Amino acid sequence: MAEKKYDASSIKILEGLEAVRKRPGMYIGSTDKRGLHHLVWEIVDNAIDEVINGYGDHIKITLNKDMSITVSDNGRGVPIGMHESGKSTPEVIYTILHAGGKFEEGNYKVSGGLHGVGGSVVNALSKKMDVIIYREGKISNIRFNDGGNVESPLKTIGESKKTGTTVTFLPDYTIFKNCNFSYTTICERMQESAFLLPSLTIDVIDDLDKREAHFHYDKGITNFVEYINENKTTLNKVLHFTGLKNTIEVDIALQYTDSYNENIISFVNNVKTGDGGTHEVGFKTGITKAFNDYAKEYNLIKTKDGSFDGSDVREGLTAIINLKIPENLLQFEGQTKGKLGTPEARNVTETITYDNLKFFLEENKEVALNIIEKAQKSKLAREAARKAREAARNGKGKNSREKVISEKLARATGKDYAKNELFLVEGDSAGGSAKLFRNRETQAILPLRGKVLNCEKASTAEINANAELKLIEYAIGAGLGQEFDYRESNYGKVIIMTDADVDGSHIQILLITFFYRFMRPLIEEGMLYIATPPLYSIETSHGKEYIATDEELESAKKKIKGTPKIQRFKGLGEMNADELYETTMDPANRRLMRVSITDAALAEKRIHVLMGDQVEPRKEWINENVDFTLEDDFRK
Ligand code: 28G
Repeated sequence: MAEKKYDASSIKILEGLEAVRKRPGMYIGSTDKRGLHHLVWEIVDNAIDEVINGYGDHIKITLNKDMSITVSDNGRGVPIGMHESGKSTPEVIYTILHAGGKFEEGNYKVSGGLHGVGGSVVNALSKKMDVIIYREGKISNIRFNDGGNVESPLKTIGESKKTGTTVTFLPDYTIFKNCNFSYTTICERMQESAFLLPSLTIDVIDDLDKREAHFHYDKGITNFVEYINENKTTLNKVLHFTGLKNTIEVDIALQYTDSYNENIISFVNNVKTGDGGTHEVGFKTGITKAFNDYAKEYNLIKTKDGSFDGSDVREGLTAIINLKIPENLLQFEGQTKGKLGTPEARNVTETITYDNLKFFLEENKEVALNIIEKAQKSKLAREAARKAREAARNGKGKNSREKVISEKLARATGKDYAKNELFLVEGDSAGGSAKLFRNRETQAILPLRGKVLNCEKASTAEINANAELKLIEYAIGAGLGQEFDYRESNYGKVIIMTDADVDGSHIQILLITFFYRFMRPLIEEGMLYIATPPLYSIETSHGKEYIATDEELESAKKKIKGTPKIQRFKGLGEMNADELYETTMDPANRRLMRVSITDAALAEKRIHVLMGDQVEPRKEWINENVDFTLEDDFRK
């Protein structure tokens, strides 16, 4: 048998893929759960690009029993000809690294253009990769193993009239700490893609847990808005308009609900712009102008009252914005390139929004009056809140509240607010323990009694009437709702500390809901955390160890000879005060989870699921999907 030959180019290829294996973070961001799913997005994006280019209408994703994942499309199939290097095109596509990782500076992904850019990165980080191509009446197959070595070069394995590409890969478990794909995470992302591409159907099949989901939305982003507002009372039918100006295509769907939050999600070329940008600014200006002009035209606001603020006319607004911008005009900003910078997008979006909304208001007087009445209330509440805040600042009405809070809140003595931490503790007894052993300079304790108000549907007025939440607001000292300014917070970290049981999780969710609704920037700025008290202590002759999960307990038991003394902590109160500090509060030992709700649409849905009466989805949500990320992960 002939010896395997390594020519110069193949050595270079391996070097290329080796670079990915050496620094995965450069190419996929991280090697945690997020990075693992990044592999899936890379492959799926190629399938989506094929759809955007006009080929194929069906994508299927299967979570296989052997922990690999399969993605298939019915596009044209990757070309199967020979490349000038003597290698087949698929081999080139899946082994040659495209210049520059996506996470390197100056790079950003644009869907609907480049094909197969991420295929080689995924191959480099996989134990196995198998590509099947249906094209030219044939079925062709190429297989790789251990980070991109060709196990079997491209060969014909059958005949078929179908066209398309099927890619199966098994992530390299020496690189990824956790190789479990999340069905829910994949479904959520695929649902979003299906909303943006109405011609597309996406199936997600979980062969491990025997479940499946199918996503297809004829009405695109109209369906997206309907989905977000599913459980809410709405004030109008979804308004959907499109426009084209200066080569920029604008697609917008919006609807008002009777709730108090605004929820605007924007995309450019089907990629989410999580940090907004010029299109969102233009959209907001267009909305504000349309309502103010309409209100003035029909004498609904007197000039001496002043006009509506943007926030007044966005109360209860759900909107999806999707722009198609040609490459020569694309400009992104910010660290993660999630913010649109294209100046032209601002005016284009503003004009199209204004014209369509103004026309709609003229034609739908009843809806217009409803929304304007709501805006009027918001305006009044905003002005009242400002006056109250000014009064509080000047010392009026401060004393009685000051007295209550002095009794409950154990303040931190340090004046470096960013370093200070506020612990919201479940129960007076755990609160008492925490007060005893805390670091007085930086740690403040506010015990909470029982369950806080469910804020899912609460108005600012209801919050203001709730003593417990008022206390939290006052302790943080940075205002509430539209007036909230995270820069004025008395604490750099707000830490929720509850028992590790169902009631504890429920309190966490109630508090997260409160922060999400009324102090959202606190979450967005990464200032909200969950403390994770240990579940067990295990004592041997060598000393005491604390254990966070049942799995860890099992493996600890195996390691220890003899019969150790195991204690299960049913709640914070069962720990000694010093133990509570050492395990859960001491920055040297504790594990804090940062609450990061990155996706407004999902957060909306999740908070509904959690606060509604659907018990099962709630449990699943807590287990799988709270985006609690260990604090440590952010320090890297
Ligand atoms: C199943 C999982 C992910 C894909 C295609 C189709 C083409 C293609 C992919 O071409 C190479 C380089 C530039 C043309 C393109 C087929 C043109 C004609 C394709 C996928 C060739 C990449 N016929 N479908 N790549 N280009 N699906 N799904 O990856 O010159 S990747």
